[in-house]
Amino acid sequence: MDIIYSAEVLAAKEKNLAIVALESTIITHGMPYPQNVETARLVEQDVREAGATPATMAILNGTLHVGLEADQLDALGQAQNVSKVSRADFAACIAQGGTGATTVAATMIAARLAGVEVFATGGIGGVHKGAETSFDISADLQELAQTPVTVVAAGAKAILDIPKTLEYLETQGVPVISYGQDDFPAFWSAQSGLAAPLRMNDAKTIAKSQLLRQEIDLPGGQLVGNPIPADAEIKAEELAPVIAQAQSEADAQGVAGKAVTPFLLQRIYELTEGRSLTANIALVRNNAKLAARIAQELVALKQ
Ligand code: PSU
Ligand code: MN
Repeated sequence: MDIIYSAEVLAAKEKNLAIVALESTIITHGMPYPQNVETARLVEQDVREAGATPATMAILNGTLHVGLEADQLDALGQAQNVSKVSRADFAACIAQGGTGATTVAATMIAARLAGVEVFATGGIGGVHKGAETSFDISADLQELAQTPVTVVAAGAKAILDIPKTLEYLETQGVPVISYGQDDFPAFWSAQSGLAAPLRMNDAKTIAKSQLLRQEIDLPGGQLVGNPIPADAEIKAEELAPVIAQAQSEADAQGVAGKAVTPFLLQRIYELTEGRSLTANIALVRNNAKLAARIAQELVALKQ
């Protein structure tokens, strides 16, 4: 299978520099245009300023791209009918010559193929509310159990059942690490009210732990919950009624499968008149910086 690397990522690979994977579903299905492209650019710049090279993943016309050139990122952010590609769709999208944005699961697969071990995103997919009847559990969780990439996220959104998401990750043997605090973060809020199973206070320990897993043949990655910066936080109480409304609309309209998460994100954006997006941008940028530090620690530990 061919992989096209951006010029920047290719140069970083040749010099063995730190690289941070970035997903593209957040661009095509998680934020509206033009904020999606602006945010993607800012996040890439944050990774560079923190000393690593950004590699935004996407499938363009049947080829996996590791790192997008500026014009490709622009085009993807405005394109209509881009598919949302997770583990199940990855090979099919390439075989059919399609264009697809990669979810957390698919970005982890792309990162593994490209030899990239650290990935920054906003929030991961998880166990949805009502999963006991809908069975809606994101493929992101299974991916964390089998693909060796450390994923930095601001925890899980309150559109998910956070206790069930943590239980599922525990069953799958995925290390869930809160960065610098005990609580597992809840995306728009720094605290979920639930302790994360693990806590680490520095990038180096996170990098060491990932390396050690490989050394002892434990498959899978790690989930790092990095709390949203305090000045960008939206309190959980404020969002609860908005999330409940979005969820009941999704149920009433029979939204199912991979359409659920994009539907909820879009409705929450509309119902908060864009405030959810401002917070989302702040937390992704914060995650990009931490991921860049972890990636550099990994490079240093391997020398
Ligand atoms: N959660 C967010 N923002 C996102 C997503 C999830 O807070 O943009 C996207 C990610 O790409 C994630 C995907 O991998 O949605 C999960 O979709 P699903 O729930 O269908 O697995
Ligand atoms: Mn789902």
